[in-house]
Amino acid sequence: MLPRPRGGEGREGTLTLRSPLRVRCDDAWREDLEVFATDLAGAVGWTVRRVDDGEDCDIDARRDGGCGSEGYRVRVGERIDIAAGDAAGFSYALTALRQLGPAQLWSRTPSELATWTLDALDLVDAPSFAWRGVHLDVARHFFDVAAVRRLIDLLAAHRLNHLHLHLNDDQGWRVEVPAWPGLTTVGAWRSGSPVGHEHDDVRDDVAHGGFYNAADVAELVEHARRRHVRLIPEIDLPGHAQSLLAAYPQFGNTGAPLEVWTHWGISHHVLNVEAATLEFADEVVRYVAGLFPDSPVHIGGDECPSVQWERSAAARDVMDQRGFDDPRQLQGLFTERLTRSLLAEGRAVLAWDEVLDAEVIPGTTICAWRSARKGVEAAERGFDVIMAPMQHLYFDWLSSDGPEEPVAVAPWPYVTTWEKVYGVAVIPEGLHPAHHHHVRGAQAQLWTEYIDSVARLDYMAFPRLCAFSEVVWGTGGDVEEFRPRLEHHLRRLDAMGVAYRALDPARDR
Ligand code: TNX
Repeated sequence: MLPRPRGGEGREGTLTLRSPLRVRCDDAWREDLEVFATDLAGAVGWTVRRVDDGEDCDIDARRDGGCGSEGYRVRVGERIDIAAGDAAGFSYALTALRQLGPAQLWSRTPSELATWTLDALDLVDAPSFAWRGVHLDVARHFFDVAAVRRLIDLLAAHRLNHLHLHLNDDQGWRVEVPAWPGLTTVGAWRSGSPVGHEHDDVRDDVAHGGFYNAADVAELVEHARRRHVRLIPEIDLPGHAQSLLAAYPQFGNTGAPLEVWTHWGISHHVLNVEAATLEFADEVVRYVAGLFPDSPVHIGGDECPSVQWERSAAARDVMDQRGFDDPRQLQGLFTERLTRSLLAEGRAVLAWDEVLDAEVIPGTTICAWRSARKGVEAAERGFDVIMAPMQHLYFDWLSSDGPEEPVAVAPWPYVTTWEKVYGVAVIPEGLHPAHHHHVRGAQAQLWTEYIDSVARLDYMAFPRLCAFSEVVWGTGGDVEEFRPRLEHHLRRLDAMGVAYRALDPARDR
């Protein structure tokens, strides 16, 4: 099984299941049973019937607060008994059961399965970390609703429960805001993209773009909710804002017309610091947040160059008024404004670790990306933290040092093998135990400058995400014990149609 359950042992005997499966469960878990039934029908054509107390059943699921949040127990004997702390735990128990069957149960194209035989066993499971996240950059390359739905399904199959969507960057704006239509009529489209590595300085002239409207977002939010995945919207400001400025140059520092950027990297075109711009940013972020009603909101904050502020008389005036001595402090005006208005609306707020360089409002959760050290710093300063260190969890880095790897963001020696991912410690080294409770979990990043298709996304994400899922579930151990389970798990990925990277391409050639 993968991720490995916390505890379990086999017993004598087997149980054979056949369609229709009769399941008794709490009324509140009806939806999870529906999702299971749909998946099973799609894979092997089986029927799942919900039965009432008193009737015979194949699976009997009961609520048990003792299992904890997202936790479950499974006992396979003369029938299957499930105990779960909540709906997520129930759905994870069903995922575990499917992993105990043939890989065919994960297929997206139906095939025949007459019977499903399980060995008798007991499982006890619950995660160590509540935030088991994946980040997808839909700005550099747009991924449509179908691609994101599919990724959500793959996350759920690995018991990952947060999908952070990076919705804007210099190269594209991906969510429609009716009050500011230019964000998508202009900002969602660029005239070309780099070919090969950005350093080669070659560009195609193929238009690229796309965006989600409110109905698309609602569809994704609902799809994710049914699979216990929470979507986290990110609007990245005041840097990484060139696509916004292409639409509305009045919010920039130079007033000059701009295009949606056709380079990868960090554009120097950032928002200006006038009151109207802060007002605009606040309005847009609150609108986008409203499309994701139950989600924490990420306000970006990474890599904001200050050269334009240094050269701007208006920005210098603001610095004088505020008594700032470093233009980088101007970024704090955005962080503070957006954080306060989101917190006032009862939203949790996340930001990249650069915000630690200015004053941070209590309650902000820090995504530590520059290094694990940044996670230590955030936790020691009393902030909750999501560990996303690029050295281990940037899946746009090379998967190996082999010659067959496709061009990636950083050149050799920046290599992140799945074995290295499996070795990640979620709690960063050097963090005093008194601060461990600040570490909410970890997140794997899929930045997409060099990921321009679903097939490439699969290749970069898998099998590294399989290794990550076990680490962040909290049951990772010895990589030699993990490898055969991973090999077996690849059959499930095959069934799901995932174009993963081979574990050892040199050997498999
Ligand atoms: C850094 S991480 C970035 C992204 C790039 C990524 C490439 C972060 C918050 N900013 O803009 O896509 O590196 O690995």
